[in-house]
Parts: sequence; C-alpha cells; structure tokens
Amino acid sequence: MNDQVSATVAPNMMFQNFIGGRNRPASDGMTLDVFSPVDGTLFARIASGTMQDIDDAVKAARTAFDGAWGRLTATERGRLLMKLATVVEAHADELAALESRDNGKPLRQSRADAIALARYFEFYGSATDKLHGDVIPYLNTHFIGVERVPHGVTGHIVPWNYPMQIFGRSVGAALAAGNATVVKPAEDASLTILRVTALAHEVGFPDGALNVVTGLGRTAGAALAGHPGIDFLSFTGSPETGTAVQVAAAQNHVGVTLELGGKSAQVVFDDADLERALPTLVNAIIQNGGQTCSAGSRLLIQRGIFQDVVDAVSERFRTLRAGHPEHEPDLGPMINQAQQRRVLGYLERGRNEGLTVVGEGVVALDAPPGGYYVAPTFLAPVPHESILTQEEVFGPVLVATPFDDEAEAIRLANGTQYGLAAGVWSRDGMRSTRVARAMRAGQVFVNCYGAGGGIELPFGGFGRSGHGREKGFEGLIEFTTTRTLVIAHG
Ligand code: TXE
Repeated sequence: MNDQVSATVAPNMMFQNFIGGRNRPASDGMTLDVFSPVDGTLFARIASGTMQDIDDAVKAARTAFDGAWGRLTATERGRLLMKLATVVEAHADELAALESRDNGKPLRQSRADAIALARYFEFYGSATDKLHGDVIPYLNTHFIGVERVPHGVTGHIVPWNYPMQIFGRSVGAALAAGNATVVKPAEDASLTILRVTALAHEVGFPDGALNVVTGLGRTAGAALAGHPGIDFLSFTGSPETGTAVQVAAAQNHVGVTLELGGKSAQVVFDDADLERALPTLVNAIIQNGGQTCSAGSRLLIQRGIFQDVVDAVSERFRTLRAGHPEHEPDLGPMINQAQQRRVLGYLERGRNEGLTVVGEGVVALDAPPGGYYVAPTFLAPVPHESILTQEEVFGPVLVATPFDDEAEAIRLANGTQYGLAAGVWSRDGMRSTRVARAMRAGQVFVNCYGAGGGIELPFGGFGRSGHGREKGFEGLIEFTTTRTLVIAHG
C-alpha cells in the first residue's frame, strides 16, 4: 500500500466503504492503491475514506443502535454472530487467499486467522445472553439492579498485522454487547475486513450495525477517533498513534482501550526442558514475520546454559526461509516497504552498536523480487540497554541476553517500557510460578508461549503496551458500561 491518493489507476479489484448496509465510494471519489507485499504489484484499490464518510458511518450506526439493531434481544444478537461464525469458517480458504495476497502472510497463518475470527464470533455470540448484571443489597425499601448496557456507537481502529483476528476480538465483542460499530481498517490490510462485513450483511445483520470506512490513518482514522458521536474507542497499533487516539478520546470524554505492542521476554532457566522450549522460542518470534504485538522478541537465558541455547537457536535460525506465502515458507514478506526498511534500519543500528549476528535465515529464491522480505536474524549476546532490546522492531529479529539469578531475570524481563506478554521456562514449579507472578505483563506463559493466542484469554498491556483488555469475557465487559436502577417500593 502506498500513501498516495489516486483517481486514475485502473483497478484490478475495487473495494468500497460499507456504510448503512450499502457499498459506497468515498464521498469525494478518491481511492488508495493496494500493492501486494508478496511482489510489490498493484492489485486492488480501496476507498480513501473522508471525514464525511466517517460522519455518515457514525450516523448510520446511531440509527441502527436506536432502531433495528438496538431492538434485538441478546439471544437474537448472539444467533447472528453464531451464524456469521459458521459462514466465516465456510469461507476460510477464500479469506485466507485474499489475506495472503493483501498482507503477505503464509497461507496457513491466514487460514488460522480466519478460523480464529470465526471462533471470536462463536465465543462472543454464545456469550450475549450470559452477560448478567447484579442485584445489590441496600435499604429494605429499595431494589437495586445493575444492568450491563452497551456504550452505544463504538469506533474500532484496526492494524494490519492480524486484521481478521483483531477485527474479531474487538468488533465481535462490541456487537455481542449490543453496540453499533464503525471500523477503520489499516490501509495496508482492509480487504478481508470488507469481505467479512459483506458476509455479515448476508447473514442478516441490520443495516448500520457494522460499518467500515477504509482509508488513511491521518484522515479517516483521525476523523473516527475524534468524532463526537463515538461513545467508546478500541485501538491497536503503535504507541505514537495510540497517544493521538487517546487525546482525541479525551477531548470527547469517552473511554478507549489501547493495545500498543510489546517487547516480550522469554526467561529460560538452567533447568528448563530445552527440547520442549526450542521450537517455541523460535516460533514465538518468527510467527507472522515477527509482526506480532506479543512476539517473544527477547530471550533471557541463565548464564550456565547461555551458549548452548544460543547455539541451538542459531542452528534453527539458519534453516528459516522467508518466501512466497503460497509455498509454505517460515515467514512471508513484511507488510510494506516502510516496515521492511524499519526492520533493516534496526539491524543496521545493531551492527553500529557492535552486536553480533549468530544465526541468520535466508530470503528464499522463490521470493518475488518486488516483495518486502527480510531474512530472520538472531543476535547474541545483546546488552539490556541496546536499542534492539528496548524497542519494538516488529520483524523477525531475536536478541538474547544472559542473566545470573532469579532477581536479575525479573529485573531484565520487566526492564522495558512495555508489558504485554512474557514466558518462563523452568522445571521447578515453585520458581516458575514465582517468576511468572512477578512479571509486569498482561499474559504470562509457563513452559509454553501463546504469542497472544487464545480467544478465551484476557489480553492487554501494562505500561507502554496500553490499557484495557480484549479477548475473553473481560473483552466483552470492556464494551459495556453499567446502569444502576434504584427502585423504591416501601
Ligand atoms: O502503526 P499505526 P503503523 C507498531 C509496530 C509498527 C509500528 C508502526 O512497531 O512497526 O507500530 O506501524 C491508524 N488517528 N504496531 O504505522 O500508525 C492506521 O491507519 C487514528 C504494533 O502501521 O499505529 C491503522 O489503521 N488512526 C501493533 C492503525 O492506526 C490512525 C500493530 C495502526 O497504525 C492515525 C501495528 C491517526 N492519527 C503496528 N494514524 C500492535 N499493537 O500489534 C494511523 N492510524
């Protein structure tokens, strides 16, 4: 995707906004070119959504919330989501092919994302009629009920790394709770979200319950974040944009959940089951080319086994191939040229710091020349203060740092501004539990690593990783607020 708004290039595939139950071009007719990261070719165009489009979408959502959508019972909402889950699953291959072309993910990852999306709709669809409120004991003369009610119209700003999954966890929960929604997908990965929205329309979601406006972050995204008709915002992306979204939310005095990435550590003690750990340590950074908010991008290894683990991980790195998504590579290309340059820039800065690359994969021969591929790279030892240890690279770059004891492991693991996920590897149950409970991270894995997986598991950050929780039942609660009813009867 590039940032250039154009009205001239002949489209291969043309995608429009979806507002109030209808496909619509941008209000000014402008479009954005969509380039595939696989080979850099132009293959589609999307609407370059405007402030007017966002305003129309918010109004359509409000009409739905006050009307056909808001009138549905919880059970009816749930049934629609469950129907959508079934239809998404039936379209998993089609969605996977579209995603791999648009986003560059290996096909199997795209398919896994489509299945996870279906599962989000199933999970939240089956929860709608279990979202109970409370009754509070108060005066004998009063009945107090606390209802869980939707915020109203919710805005969802979605990034490009897991479009289907993040759409599922955020929009699925919001719809289940009864909100009407306006979604701004990332300009680099809008297509599957538009396709799933069309499927939602086909299964019977009322017009305006789910609206999608594509386009640039600084126009369509900013217009959505700052729209006074939005009652709650959900944002996943960079800390910098997260700040802008939070400022916009503050100006309208509405709540916002922010998921802003991480620099998650995997702590490997000298009694760890290494055979079990090794594939996971590598996969946790290689999955989705490292473009995963909860990627395990730092290894902390106890000094006595440091060299052995580094050698074993390096050996695996040397077998890794970045290649064409349809040819079962270990990873596909980066999402765009800017991301490719960003990752290569970090590696350059690492080299300037004098860091050593100990294991490097390859860009495979089948990787088309115009694509944005980066060879997976493992560096060790890397000091805790290094830029590669402290900043989110968002690419297939892994660093390893030694530690001496438990206290140091905890200090290093918690020693970045982020706090999204962590892993602890040890056969000593007391130690691993102790260390896991000392992690400043929203998800901690012991002798496993989920890289953010788990539809049912609350997910979100400490510190610069953001606030609020998505996924699981907690994610559903975020899309509600309460109304306390005080009824005097004596
Ligand atoms: O993110 P942005 P970018 C991190 C990762 C990556 C870096 C930059 O480190 O390298 O961020 O990626 C919309 N108002 N993550 O530039 O800008 C934008 O259109 C409102 C981690 O792609 O945050 C897109 O839909 N919205 C992350 C979304 O914000 C705006 C996933 C994310 O884009 C906007 C992605 C604005 N002013 C990147 N500007 C994670 N947590 O997983 C942009 N957007």
